[in-house]
Amino acid sequence: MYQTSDSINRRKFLKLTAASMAVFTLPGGNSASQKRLSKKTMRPNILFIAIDDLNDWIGCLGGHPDVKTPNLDKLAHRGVLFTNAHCSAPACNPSRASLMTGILPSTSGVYHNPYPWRKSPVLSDAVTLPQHFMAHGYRVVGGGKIYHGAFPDPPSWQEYFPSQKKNKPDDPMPPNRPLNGIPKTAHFDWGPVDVSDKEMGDSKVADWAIGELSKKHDKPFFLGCGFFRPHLPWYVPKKYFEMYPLDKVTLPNVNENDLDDVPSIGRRMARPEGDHRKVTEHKQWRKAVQAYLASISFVDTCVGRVIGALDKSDYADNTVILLWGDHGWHLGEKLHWRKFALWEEATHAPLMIIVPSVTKQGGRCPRPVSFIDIYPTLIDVCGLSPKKELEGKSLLPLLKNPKARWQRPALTTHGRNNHSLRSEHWRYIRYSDGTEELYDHQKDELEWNNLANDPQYADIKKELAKWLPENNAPDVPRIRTKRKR
Ligand SMILES: [Ca+2]
Ligand SMILES: [Ca+2]
Repeated sequence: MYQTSDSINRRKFLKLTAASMAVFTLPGGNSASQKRLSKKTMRPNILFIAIDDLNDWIGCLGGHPDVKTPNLDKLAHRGVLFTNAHCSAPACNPSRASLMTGILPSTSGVYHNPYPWRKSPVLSDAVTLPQHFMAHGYRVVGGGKIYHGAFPDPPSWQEYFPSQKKNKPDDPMPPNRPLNGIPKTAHFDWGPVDVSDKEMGDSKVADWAIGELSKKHDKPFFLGCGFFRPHLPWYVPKKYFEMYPLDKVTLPNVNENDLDDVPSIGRRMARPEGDHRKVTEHKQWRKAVQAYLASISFVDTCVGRVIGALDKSDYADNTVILLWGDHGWHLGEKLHWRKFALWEEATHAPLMIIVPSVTKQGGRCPRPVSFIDIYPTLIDVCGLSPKKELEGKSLLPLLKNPKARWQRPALTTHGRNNHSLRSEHWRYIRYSDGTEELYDHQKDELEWNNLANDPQYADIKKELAKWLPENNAPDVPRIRTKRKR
């Protein structure tokens, strides 16, 4: 039998699912008794939507005044939008490995993109979130980008689209690249492609997910649906660019001297002489912002199609929807581009959760939460057996009451022993050499004014520092790339 929790928070679902428990403890289930179960007595399905490189520039988070994301906004309104959610690591692979295993980068040693996460001694036998659902009798399938491209994890899924080895369908590429005229920057490029939506890789992932939702399922399902845009290159159909006329595009509010009070490790993360110089020298800043906004509106359309299909399906009333972006993105703030840093733009990302009969419409939760909390949350919501090694905390109390008390700040780690802690009021960064940043979010939401060296904030820093991880695991050896051979 499953271990059942005696937590009051969980009782509602346990009651609903009591009848189904006996069925799903048997390997393969017992189809005769499954058929007798009504939809309502089954554990809820999970629609798990990941969006790559989506920062807080969506309408409901208010990150950018121009952006148009009607589908994401509507979805957020259906349940709880976490307005202060942060990644465990500001890069695809460590963020996703941590979210999917429930283990922090500082415990696993998976800090950067080229680290094969299953080679971490801590993660080699880890039961991932989808594997845990599989062990509880769920049909577990995925499509598109859930894990980082180089490290798919076939044991996590029963089926995958396009395949277990190739998780992401190809995208159409425009001729005459680079479109932005910046030489030698690989996929750091943007511009419209002359194709219809249906030729885009993400549209194919949406089509696949819609197909899954139209099937008859006799077991509850965990459906992972990973969208790639707004990851670079920002090539999307022209109509999305036309939503943002270039002369009306709003640029981020940037302080040219912002890095003057940032310690050297932070300045090296920003690398102003790299992307920022290229973008400004080629007069591409406004075009880049336009292209990122266009890519966001494109993915918003994909999300809308999948949710529309869910609403028309047999599973509309019994499916938990959880949507997350893997980390934030800088578009020139702190003279920095991309992720790979510990400031608000890089750590803050969307998280919205809809749990039928638990969440209420229009919930907004300002508490600092982390993607490390997703795994224990889904376990809790569905009444699966708890896993004591998970390092996050279930968000179920906040799903029931978005203003409930919440003690811990959100931890983000970039490289060994470089950490950021985000509370509701503060951001505190401590780098591996002991240098620090401290920002007061009530007065300085753009994090321009580093207060770390002001003695009057010593106690604030000390309080926050209690939440720094005690362990900083050695780096997992990175894979050798072809270029290095
Ligand atoms: Ca990413
Ligand atoms: Ca500054």
